[in-house]
Amino acid sequence: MEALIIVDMQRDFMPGGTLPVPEGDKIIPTIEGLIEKFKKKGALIVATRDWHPPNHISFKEQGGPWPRHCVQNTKGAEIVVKLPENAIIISKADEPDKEAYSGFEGTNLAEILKEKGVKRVYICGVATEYCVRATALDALKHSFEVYLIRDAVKGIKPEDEEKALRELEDKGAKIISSAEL
Ligand code: VGL
Ligand code: ZN
Repeated sequence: MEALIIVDMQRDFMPGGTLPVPEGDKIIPTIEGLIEKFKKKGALIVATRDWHPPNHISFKEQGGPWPRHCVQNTKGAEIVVKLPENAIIISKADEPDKEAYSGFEGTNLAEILKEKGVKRVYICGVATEYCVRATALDALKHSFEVYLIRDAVKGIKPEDEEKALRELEDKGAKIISSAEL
């Protein structure tokens, strides 16, 4: 069984949002194309979302590094790719004092994937060097085969993004293009 994991494709991470990933919106059509392909294959479609309370520790006003973003039940937290009805949505970093870049951290994602017999995960979304990186590293730790779809991720800073991709490759992730799928 395979799963497509779509990381944090939320309004606040898109241009015009409060923590924009440059050109984050450019990968929306690519990801929607992948969703169609994976749906046809009968694969599991998972979407993670940053789901912060208004007083989350990662926010500048609480002494954290980031502007306020992806606050629970606000427009900025909405997922911007069209998901199938049966997609599994994983909310993370939903407690005031806990940060979670990885979709596996503080969630039941690993259990869900194992229970469904998933062996291989394909990862896309934003931001490459933060939540995509952390999610892919945790997927490797949980012994999933990890494929990162290069043209379906976007980073905040190109040099940090490249570094993250090299690190993931070193640790065993395969970097592929959506055209290979
Ligand atoms: C993210 C910074 C803060 C991400 C989430 O989704 O990559 N980055 N929260
Ligand atoms: Zn966040």
